[in-house]
Amino acid sequence: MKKIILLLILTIVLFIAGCDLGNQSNTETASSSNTGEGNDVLYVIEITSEGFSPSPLTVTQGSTVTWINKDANEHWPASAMHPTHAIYPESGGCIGSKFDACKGLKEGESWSFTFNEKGTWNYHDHFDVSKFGKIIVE
Ligand SMILES: [Cu+2]
Repeated sequence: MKKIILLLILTIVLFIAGCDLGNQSNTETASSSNTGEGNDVLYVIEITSEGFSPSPLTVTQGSTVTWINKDANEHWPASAMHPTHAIYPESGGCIGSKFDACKGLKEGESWSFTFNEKGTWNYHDHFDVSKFGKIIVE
């Protein structure tokens, strides 16, 4: 019985050591093949009763930005201008462009959007147009 437990422990240790080696070589491969297009940076904008934070936010082209509602009230991020929502040039979405959550986010809910177009993109809270923000895509 003791032999089996020792063997199990040895197997686990070897397995963990093997994983570490695997991770190291993966990291090297990833960094050497990084072309700079898109990226894995997480951009999170919090929505509170004060509005959007951080704003302005500068990201690289192809980045995904996530809005998360930290407020008890619902908030609806969407491209400027209200009510047409058509400043962001990608078509689609529900009103005037693809840059539109298309619904109110409840407390704790999040919504993500990938910015493929370079430029300075203003947006607003469709439920409270006095709250607005800015994404700069470089
Ligand atoms: Cu609106």
